[in-house]
Amino acid sequence: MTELRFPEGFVWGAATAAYQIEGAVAEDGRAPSIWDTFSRTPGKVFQGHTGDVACDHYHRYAEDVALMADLGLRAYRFSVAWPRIRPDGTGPVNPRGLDFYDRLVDALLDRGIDPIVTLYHWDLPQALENQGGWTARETAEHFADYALAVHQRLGDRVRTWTTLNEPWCSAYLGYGNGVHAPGGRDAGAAFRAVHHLLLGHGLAARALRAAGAEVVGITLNLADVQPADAGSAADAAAVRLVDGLQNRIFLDPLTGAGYPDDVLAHVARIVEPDFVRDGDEKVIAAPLDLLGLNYYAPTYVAGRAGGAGSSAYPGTEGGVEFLPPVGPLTDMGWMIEPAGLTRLLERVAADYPGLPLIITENGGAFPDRNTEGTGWVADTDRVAYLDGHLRAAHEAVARGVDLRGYLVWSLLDNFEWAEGYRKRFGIVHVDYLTQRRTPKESARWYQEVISRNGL
Ligand code: PNW
Repeated sequence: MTELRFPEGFVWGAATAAYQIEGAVAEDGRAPSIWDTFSRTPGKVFQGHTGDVACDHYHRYAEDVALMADLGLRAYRFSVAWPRIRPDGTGPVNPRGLDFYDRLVDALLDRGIDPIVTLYHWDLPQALENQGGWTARETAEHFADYALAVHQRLGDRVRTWTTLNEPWCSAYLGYGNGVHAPGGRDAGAAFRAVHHLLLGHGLAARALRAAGAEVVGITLNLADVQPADAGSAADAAAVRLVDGLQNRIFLDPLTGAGYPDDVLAHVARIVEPDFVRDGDEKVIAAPLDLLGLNYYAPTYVAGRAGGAGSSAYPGTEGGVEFLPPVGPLTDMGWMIEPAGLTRLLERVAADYPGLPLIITENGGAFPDRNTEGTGWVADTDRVAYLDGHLRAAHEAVARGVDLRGYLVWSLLDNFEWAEGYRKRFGIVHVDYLTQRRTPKESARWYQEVISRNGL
């Protein structure tokens, strides 16, 4: 009996990213990315884990697509590895790298699964990092060239293109606090990176559209920022600042309003924003057909003199307190608060109207409970997480939000960046010794949800 039905044509799917699942890092002409370098740097990734083998998806993609078909997925979001396509970041295209995605797309289409391509999920060619990476303006141009090369090969079969995944992470974690590759720790560099990522998005979006791409979008990890005390003016100011640094700094220029004045003033206290040139904001405002939203947990802040702030939000040190997560937590230590997803969807729909939304990632890391004998892995806590968040998404739809689909993170357990393989997000269990895939209880549950188009 269906209690909650989603709109007709609602897109159900799952998401992954190249470096997290593919492995085969030295095959068919792929060159190192910043994540190959970073994961080999002692102390950066849990127990020195790397993506060298990961889920060996590069060789097992056919089996994985069969698994997706078995689960009834209508869409699959994957990312293309730039260092497979243009190993030096720029220069000649490597056809063998494109061949892999060609085979993958055909396998998906054979099974009636709609491919959703992410062009950049953090694996910048190391050769480009050596020239400044995203702190260098040229990287934005190289990105657009690379995007076009991928479109030239796959554009006849792929309808939906997204440029960047979570530029907030690339910039603030990659160049600001050093938690992600390339490991930079410089707040000014983080803001330069924000701008060049957005510029790269705009240039690529324009090029893709000119080449005939049907749907062009971007994926952001927006924050549902909440005050510790709803009545406190200081807390409201802290919310405004964090919202500016994570949400409006991306959404405003993407939707044509340019950078918000309060955010620019904040940036200017840290670095002279001379990297923003005349005309850039116009490029960044290239028309968007779709906004992908990744949501995992809410962010609670208080405004407090001397507050510790967060290294992931430059300039919050000394004035903002990020509250420790409370209540039930996932294995990442992240709060479980489905209502945050409803709030976020409604807020984006209200403040940036007319933009179709899709949840490009949502899911939870939970410790593995291997009940091998039963033929699946019992992940009741993940089922509860997903159920709660789908109800929250439905609530937003019921209140009028134009939400087009939901992609669970992730299809497979995979390389969870700085956490290595110790955190498992998959609805399908991966045994890294044998590469055996076992659908978890959540995969069976999701299969049911999809077949009923609801809960
Ligand atoms: C996202 N944070 O990463 C990524 O898009 C995925 O590749 C990743 O596996 C998934 O979420 C789970 O972590 C994030 O610190 C990493 O706020 C870190 C943060 C947010 C998202």
